[in-house]
Amino acid sequence: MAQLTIALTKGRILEETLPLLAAAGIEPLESIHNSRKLTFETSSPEVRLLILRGVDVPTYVQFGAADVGVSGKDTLLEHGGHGYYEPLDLRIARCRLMTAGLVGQAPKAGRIKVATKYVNVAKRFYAEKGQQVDVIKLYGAMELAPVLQLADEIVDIVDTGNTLRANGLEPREVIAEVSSRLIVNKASMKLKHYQIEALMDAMESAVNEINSGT
Ligand code: PRT
Ligand code: MG
Repeated sequence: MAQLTIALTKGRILEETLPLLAAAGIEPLESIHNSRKLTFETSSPEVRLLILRGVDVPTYVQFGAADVGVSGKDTLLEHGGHGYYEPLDLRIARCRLMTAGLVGQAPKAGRIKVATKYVNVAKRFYAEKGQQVDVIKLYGAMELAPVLQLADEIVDIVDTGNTLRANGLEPREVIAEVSSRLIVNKASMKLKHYQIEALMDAMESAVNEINSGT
């Protein structure tokens, strides 16, 4: 059988993806958590795992360096979705992409400054609302930007809302509901159809099993 390369990211996506891969008979031969290695052989001799930065997963899959990947919908929306299919919602690592601002501050009219690492998502969202914005790219600690008047609003991931509240911010508008998706390189889907179909079927059954009570 052909080699199948699956791109994952450390952190919460990895934790929740490993059981879904195990259901497809794919288990890493050594622990990923404390390792500095970036590639891992698995119990399935033709399948190997790559551990990448989250934002790089769609890029590896787009260009076929990985056949398959697991990525948050937030990352996919920001990336633009070219070069891969998105056949399966894994229903893990769920959260929302939202706008947020200082507690009690009325949303500003006119041109506003928005700080985010989701530059493309933010530009699209405010353009559709007809709101003029200057988007400021940040790589972390978005919550500080409104407090220090670097920006009027932020666009960021919200789960419980605790991070916003702890920093004097409140959620405003939902941009997208987020969960992690299986993505597949378009050429791989044709060339390795049998293997990828089997992987998708096993993972889909595991997802349904896990969510059957909800
Ligand atoms: O560091 P690297 O680039 O490799 O990836 P990463 O650090 O982004 O990975 P990881 O594992 O932290 O998260 C990856 C993906 O998980 C995101 O792209 C989302 O699709 C999804 N996800 C789900 C989350 C959260 N929930 C989440 N709560 N990603 C981040 N958060 C952070 C958020 O940034 C914010 O600071 O948690 C905070 C908000 O949580 P609450 O509960 O305080 O609202
Ligand atoms: Mg992180």
